Amino acid sequence: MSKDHEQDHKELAKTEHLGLSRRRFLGATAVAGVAGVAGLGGAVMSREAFAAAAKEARNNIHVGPGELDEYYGFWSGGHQGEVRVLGIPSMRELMRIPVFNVDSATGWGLTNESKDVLGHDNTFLNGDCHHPHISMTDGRYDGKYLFINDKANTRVARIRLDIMKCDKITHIPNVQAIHGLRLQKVPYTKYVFCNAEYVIPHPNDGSDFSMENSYTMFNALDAETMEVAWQVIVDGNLDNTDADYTGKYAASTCYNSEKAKELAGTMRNDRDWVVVFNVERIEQAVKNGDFKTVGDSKVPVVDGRSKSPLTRYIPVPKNPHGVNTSPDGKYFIAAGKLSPTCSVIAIDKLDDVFDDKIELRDVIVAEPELGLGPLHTTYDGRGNAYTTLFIDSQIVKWNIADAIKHYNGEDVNYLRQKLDVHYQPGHNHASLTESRDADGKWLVVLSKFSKDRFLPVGPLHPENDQLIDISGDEMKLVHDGPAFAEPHDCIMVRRDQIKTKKIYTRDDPYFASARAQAEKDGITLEGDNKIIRDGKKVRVYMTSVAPIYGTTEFTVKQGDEVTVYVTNLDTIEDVTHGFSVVNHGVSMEISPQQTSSVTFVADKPGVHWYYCNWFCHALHMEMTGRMLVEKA
Ligand code: K7E
Ligand code: CUA
Ligand code: CA
Repeated sequence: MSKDHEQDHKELAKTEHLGLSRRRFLGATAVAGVAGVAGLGGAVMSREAFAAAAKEARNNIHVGPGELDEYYGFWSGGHQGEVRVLGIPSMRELMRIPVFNVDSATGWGLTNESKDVLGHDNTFLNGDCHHPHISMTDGRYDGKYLFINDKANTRVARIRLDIMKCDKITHIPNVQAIHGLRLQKVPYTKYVFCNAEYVIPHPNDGSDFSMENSYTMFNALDAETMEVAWQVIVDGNLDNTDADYTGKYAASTCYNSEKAKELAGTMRNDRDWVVVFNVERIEQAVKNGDFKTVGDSKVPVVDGRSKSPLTRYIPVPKNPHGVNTSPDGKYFIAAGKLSPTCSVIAIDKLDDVFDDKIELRDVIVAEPELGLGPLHTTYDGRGNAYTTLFIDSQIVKWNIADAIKHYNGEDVNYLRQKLDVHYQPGHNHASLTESRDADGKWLVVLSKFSKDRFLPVGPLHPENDQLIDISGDEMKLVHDGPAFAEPHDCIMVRRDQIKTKKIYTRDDPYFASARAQAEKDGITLEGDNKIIRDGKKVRVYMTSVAPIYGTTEFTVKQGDEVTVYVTNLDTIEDVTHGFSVVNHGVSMEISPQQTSSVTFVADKPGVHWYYCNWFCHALHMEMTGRMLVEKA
């Protein structure tokens, strides 16, 4: 242990009873490599003081039994691979939407319907999702789709918000690790913009491992078809991204302008950059045929490296991370991470910088000094910004107009408040902040470490998602919410902006392939309980009405590939059935008016019970049947 560490540990022991230790210890050890080191985090509040602050909060946090929340929250499940739906302000978890993971309860990853989305040859059982975002029309949530990235396996998924199920997943070709993801806000979400984080050689076939010949790309997907519309080659790497309110520009941070392959190298430059993409010019270049293709993919690839008319590289300090558009549409704000500053980019100056009328740095209109480790910024719609300080474990509230005045030499204080959070915050998100409707009521802070905030549960700790009332002049911390790994980001949407179905309609495309197969077999999913033998393939069609399956016994031969289709004829809200075959790894959800199907090999002769595994009726236990497998 180094001297410094030893000292920190002694400090830790001394201050344990004061509740100071974690904050100081992390602060002291995490600053290596940070420029412009200021003091450590501010005053530490006692638990009692927090409780008092929560009581004083202006917004009502209490959602009583039977009452409904004001907002939906959509949380990324991080490397757990799912999306979670919470109610705000209660912070109650309402639903989980499996996406890149396998889910035993709903059968996601097991059913044919989910494999239609994941790919029947999909071999990835994991994902790493960070950035959930909801489609927009004219800069406002339209409640249609939610999109989310998979950094681990370079994919983008779409969730239909009417049924809250994933309906499309696209693997992005030619690149590795989709990280930052945002949507075009205006005039509507035509494109899903997403960054591939790491540079790779092209072709990446083992013939060349050099960094010099490596590059990465900015990607745009068509939000309806989920096909990749185009890709843009860039200098450096790509981290986070956001889009503007004109439909013309998107901006991405780059922390590895050095194109280093090791940590120290990525910190060599004092400035990296924000790369701004001119969407109109890129579309024009594609239209003009001014592109190439890479490898086997047919996606148009344009070259946006320096000197390209398609991009501008705005130098900003240092290993920037988040970039967030202010809801008034005026600014892209990039957080410095290794610089204690944020860079405020004036979007109305971008035309001039693309026309070479002004210098690159002329678009920077403020560079407020905020504290250590700024990562992400969010807004209240009243001119204030809220930036997470990872190293200081704080949220800093600051005023954008005052920061601009200060940058212009006026003697004004742009800092409004610093509030301790627990601990090491990554993203934060104010209610409706990324839309024109930013209402400045709630702020969620996704703290990466919870330390001692919850009952201990072994070495692996939950994260701590904290809720802060920002409706007044002062931020008030009102709730701690433990979360399993690892919500990088979340969004909040007014509840009237999401319209969900209570039961499926029979023509839902979610089970279109089951319907198509039934038609081929000459049966109707809703009416028939039939077994179709097709060589070694057996298709068992059955209905379900609580508490009974339409087929309670069927016979197959050992080695048959069996597909069971269950159509739930119940029309009563909340009567979901399940289907599980004992010892066959089969489990699925069949909600009212839904059809689900699953395919497995009946490889064991004998009697195999199947049963309903979603509690549906007083006689739910009795909702069973037998699969009889004859010896081959
Ligand atoms: Cu964790 Cu947006 Cu992937 Cu920042 S990201 S913290
Ligand atoms: Cu049907 Cu439980
Ligand atoms: Ca760097």
